[in-house]
Order: sequence, then C-alpha cells, then structure tokens
Amino acid sequence: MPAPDPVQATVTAIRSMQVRGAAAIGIAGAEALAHHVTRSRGSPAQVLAGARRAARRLDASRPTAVTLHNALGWVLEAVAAEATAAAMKDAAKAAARRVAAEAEASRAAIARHGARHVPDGAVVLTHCHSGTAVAVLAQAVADGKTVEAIATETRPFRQGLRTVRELRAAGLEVALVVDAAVEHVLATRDVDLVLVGADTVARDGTLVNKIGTAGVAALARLHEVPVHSAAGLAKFSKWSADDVPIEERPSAEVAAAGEVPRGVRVLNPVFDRTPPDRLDGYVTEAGLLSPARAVRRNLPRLPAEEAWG
Ligand code: RUB
Repeated sequence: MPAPDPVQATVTAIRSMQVRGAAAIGIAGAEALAHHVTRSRGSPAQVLAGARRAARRLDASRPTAVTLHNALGWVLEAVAAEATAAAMKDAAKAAARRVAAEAEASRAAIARHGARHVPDGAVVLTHCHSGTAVAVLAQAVADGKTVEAIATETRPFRQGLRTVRELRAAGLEVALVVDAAVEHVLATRDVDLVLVGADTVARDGTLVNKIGTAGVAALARLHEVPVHSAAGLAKFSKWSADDVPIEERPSAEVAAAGEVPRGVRVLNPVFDRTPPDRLDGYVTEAGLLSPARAVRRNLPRLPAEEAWG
C-alpha cells in the first residue's frame, strides 16, 4: 500500500477543523510541506516545482489565516535557497522546525507582555478560541492575579467551549455566554478588557478574526472598553484588508438539512474584518503596539512572495 500523502492528510485535517486556530494551522502546513519535500525525487528544479505545487494546495485549505501562507512561504524560501535536492530536503525540515519553535517562542513572549495589561481583579471578555489569548490570561493568573473571563460560545462551531475548558484549567473564574449576550454583558458588568486572537492582520492594521469579532469590538468601543488582539509576527500580512479572503464554510454547520424552508440560503462566513480604529493595540512579541506600529515592525520580517515562483 502506498504511504499516505502528507499534503492531502493535512489539507483534510485543516478543512475538517481537526486542526484549527491560526498558529496551529501554520505549524501543521509547514510540517506537511517539509514532509512532502523530503519524499520528493528528481532534480533540484523538480523538487522546488513540486514543493510550490504542494504549498499551493496546502495554502488553499484555510485561506483566511495568513499564518499558513507565511509558514509555507518560510519553508519555500529555505528550499529555494539551496542548490541540491539533498540540501533542499534538509532545509525544508529545518525551516518547519523553526516555524514551530518560533510559534512557541512567540506565544510565550506575547503571554508575558499581554499579561502585564490584564489588571489584577480584571474581567476579560474573549471571543472564539485563540491559543494565544488563552496563554495571555493563563500567564496573568500564573503571575498571581485574579482574573475572571467571560467567553462567547462562538456559533456555529462553538470554539468557546474549548476556551472555557482551558481557562478554567488555568485557574480563572469563567463564564460562558451566547454570542448575542455581548452587549448585555458590556452594559451590565464592569468588563476591563476585550482580548481576542488574530487570523490575519492586514497591512492597514485591520484585524481579520473569527466572525463576530468586528461586532464585539464595535460594542466594546461604545462601552469604552479597550480591545487588544494577541498577534505575533506570523499573523501579519502584506495583503490589503479587502484582499484577505473571508472563508465561507458549509451551511450545514449553521442549520442541518431540513431545518430551514426550501429557497432559504444559509450563509456561513467564518471570519470578519475589524478596522484598526476599533482596536487599542496588538499584543506582539515586542509588547503592546498600536496597529500602525505593529504593522511597521512586522511587515519587513515576512517571507518574500517570490519564493512561490
Ligand atoms: C480561530 C480564531 C482565532 C485565531 C487565533 O478560528 O479565529 O482567534 O485563529 O488563534 P477557527 P491562535 O477556529 O475557525 O480556526 O491564537 O490559536 O493562533
């Protein structure tokens, strides 16, 4: 029996949400691409061409999260810089290991910086499941603070259930609310901070994150509650806000067949765009930065598009 195709296995895992969350998607994509390169045969030109084809297939599996595009770009850059097929394979493996190690280091640095902006006794509202945002809140508790989190359920995939499990395990007081409760929570509770993750930060500082983020941020502005997004280098992109593709997922995630009358379309856009003026800042590896500063710092560090051929 032929060995399973690592690219197809990862595409399937990402499409089916077995692997989800921007950071995890980037790491999985880089690993799959490196695995593909180590198995490829032929001349250096053929190895590079095959790597680019595999990268394009992986890149299409979750189009909104630029972490995937960046991670694949870093691996392609490393492969393209080598002159022999053997060196390309070593370079791909090393680049994938670097993507994973940097993602871990990035999360730890963001957790340290972000925790400093979570006051002792704070009530923090969060949306969806971001491993980075969870790490910030867990760090605040590890630093000796008492923190209460209010997590949205996040329809339709209900990532909020994972968030509340992880935050509770980290020692926070935790409440779960339905997405529609956000305004009521902001109006009736002393929420100190809204903290969310990021799938992509566009070049004008627009945050692209789980559907509902833009509304949560608008309501937070109305109630004068600061909004932070935990976003390391791999989340930044040269794309304009309008060019960040918003993934539409199957309607069955929202309503099962037969739950709505014939002729009713069920839309399932799973990300939205939060303009930078609704954000107080991005918590990056270099600390809490305004959207403009965060973009200025990170744009020059992204992989070059030429690596895609
Ligand atoms: C997850 C989501 C998260 C970001 C950041 O959406 O929007 O906020 O991906 O996550 P989905 P992390 O569940 O559809 O992937 O901080 O873990 O990178």
